[in-house]
Amino acid sequence: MNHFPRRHALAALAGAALALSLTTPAFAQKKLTLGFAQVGAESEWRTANTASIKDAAAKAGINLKFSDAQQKQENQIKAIRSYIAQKVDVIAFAPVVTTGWDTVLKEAKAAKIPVVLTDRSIETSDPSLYVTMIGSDFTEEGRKAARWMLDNVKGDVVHIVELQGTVGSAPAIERKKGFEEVIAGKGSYKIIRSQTGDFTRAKGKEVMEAFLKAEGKKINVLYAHNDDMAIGAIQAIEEAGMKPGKDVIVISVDAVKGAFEAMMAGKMNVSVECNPLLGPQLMDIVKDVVAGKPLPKRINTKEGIFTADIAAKEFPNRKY
Ligand code: GZL
Repeated sequence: MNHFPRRHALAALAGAALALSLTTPAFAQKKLTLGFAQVGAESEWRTANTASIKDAAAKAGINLKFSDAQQKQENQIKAIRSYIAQKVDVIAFAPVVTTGWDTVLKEAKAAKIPVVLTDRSIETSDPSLYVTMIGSDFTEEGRKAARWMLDNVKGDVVHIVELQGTVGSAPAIERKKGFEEVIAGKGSYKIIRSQTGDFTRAKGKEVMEAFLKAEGKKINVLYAHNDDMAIGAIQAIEEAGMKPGKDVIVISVDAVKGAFEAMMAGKMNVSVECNPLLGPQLMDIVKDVVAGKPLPKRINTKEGIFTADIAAKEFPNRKY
């Protein structure tokens, strides 16, 4: 005689399955881990960029491993290697300079870890080494700066000094290229001095002091590849007894809070926006990459240009 009729056995099985389903969480989707190798903390722009990435990772439920390379390529390469060793799901980084990445990116490819570039691009013999690049069109930013100058700074001869960004970095190379493309053939606009200020306030001030010592009141325009160098240079211009924004027209890039404050004080004339708030888009890209969705090789961020006359009105809307 069957002491445990079949219907009872099925009921017991169903009960056990139900109990199990109530105690064990539904198949918990593995939490994604992103390894991010940041350039450094050299500017207001970078600080805002880092905050955007950390905030977006937390909101997206993505586990973020983060490193600050202090603007040294060898530190970024070390960080990428550590992410490979930790077997993260995706690696992302803002390449401090454009060259020297193929070896470490081949290691990531061999480890089957997809790589996303943010902010700055690279030169590589093998574009398959990264999935996509999300960032600004720096060449267009340089063109916007020069176009504003041609429209707003007139004179028989306009002497320009240029504070370049980090040597070998995409923004420095491309902002210079775009600016020079627009002034080409406009004989009255001359770049009389050009040197890197490494995107920092301190270096921007130091180099502008040297420009002022050499050229003095001959300088009509400063074109700075970022606001931090421009703000440092503004201090140097004032210490030389000249009026930034008037004696020396100050043209800059990034449009960070410090630039709006300088424009409202009448010490900067224009800043071309370069949007650092890439975090949310980056997290969407990370999820798409893991899901195997196809992505364009280049995703450009949208940006404007802000002049002193609208700075006070726009300032309350600024997010960085
Ligand atoms: C541009 C970014 C540059 C900023 C600087 O996308 O790479 O680096 O313009 C920052 O402020 O240091």
